[in-house]
Amino acid sequence: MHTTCISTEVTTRHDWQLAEVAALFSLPFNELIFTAQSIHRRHFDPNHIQLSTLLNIKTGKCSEDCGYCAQSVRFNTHLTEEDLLEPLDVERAAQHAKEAGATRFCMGAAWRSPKPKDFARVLEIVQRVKATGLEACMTLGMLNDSQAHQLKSAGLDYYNHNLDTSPEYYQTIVSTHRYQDRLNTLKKVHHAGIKICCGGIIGMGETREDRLKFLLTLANLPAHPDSVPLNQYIPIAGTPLANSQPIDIFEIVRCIAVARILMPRSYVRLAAGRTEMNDALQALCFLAGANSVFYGDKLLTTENPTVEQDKQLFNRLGLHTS
Ligand code: SAM
Ligand code: DTB
Ligand code: SF4
Repeated sequence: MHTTCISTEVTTRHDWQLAEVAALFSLPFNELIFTAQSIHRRHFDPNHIQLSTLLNIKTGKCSEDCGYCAQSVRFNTHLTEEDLLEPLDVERAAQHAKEAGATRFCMGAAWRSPKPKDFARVLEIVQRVKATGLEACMTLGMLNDSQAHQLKSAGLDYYNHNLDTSPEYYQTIVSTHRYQDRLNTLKKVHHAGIKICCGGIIGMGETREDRLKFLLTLANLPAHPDSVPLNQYIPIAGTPLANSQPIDIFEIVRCIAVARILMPRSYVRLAAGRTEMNDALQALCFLAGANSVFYGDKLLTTENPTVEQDKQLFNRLGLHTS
């Protein structure tokens, strides 16, 4: 009989070793899922799922060259570009998301970092979204200390800034900024007192070892991210990674389970890629410890399951959202 040596004690560690993470990934699937679910239910209601709705508040023309992204100015992805939205329009979209049942509104801007000329409007957007009663999250690229503090003062709850993959693989998919730049922004956001949302992408040609190192980096940050979005890579025609080999469907489930074990108190989000998953695979992801999704018909530039499809799925699984 195979027995796991993974403790389900209520501890939060920041000293995980690569060999331990590798051992988790190598567990027989049932063993891994059982361990993750056992840890999950010590910290969370296992039948609750948190819903975040996304809105792209500035689309395309990004100076960066992230090889997976539809919004880089360097790739021809046939995107309809759009400048920073008006605060009132964003507020209306947030109100709509709230009425549909979301508890958090996440706004993305295709920037390397926010420009001074746009920042006053960004702050007004935060204030208007907060006035709806929703939690507010933004992802605007790299921040300096002053920007992080101003966002905090405006009421921002979460900042999303993903590490996306291992330090080694990162430099082969992005050349315009470094992994260390991402870590520096996370530090500034943390010091400003904003909660951190940080995760990455599975399936963009990385090895299993890259996935181990990516999850290890997240788990050994000074504080675990409050929210960990795990995106299944969505191929975007016209980008360098468009022809990546699809990965085994169980790999994302394993990554979720390992993230749940390494970061037991974090919300783990089954993020992009759900339109390619059937209901059974999504249910398996929830069993492995995912307790959040992006909710709403669109992600940033790509499709997401419809609100109606999701309501039916949560209903069939007895998952409650409030
Ligand atoms: N410019 C900001 C930044 O890079 O942090 C915010 C926007 S960026 C599009 C946010 C995240 O979306 C990326 O870090 C990545 O994890 C995810 N993402 C982008 N394109 C994706 C794709 N094709 N498939 C899966 N996830 C993707
Ligand atoms: C995250 O980890 N995933 C979201 C959000 N944070 C900003 C974005 C997913 C984008 C998927 C591809 C697209 O729609 O362009
Ligand atoms: Fe896309 Fe963000 Fe990279 Fe710009 S910085 S190309 S928006 S992932």
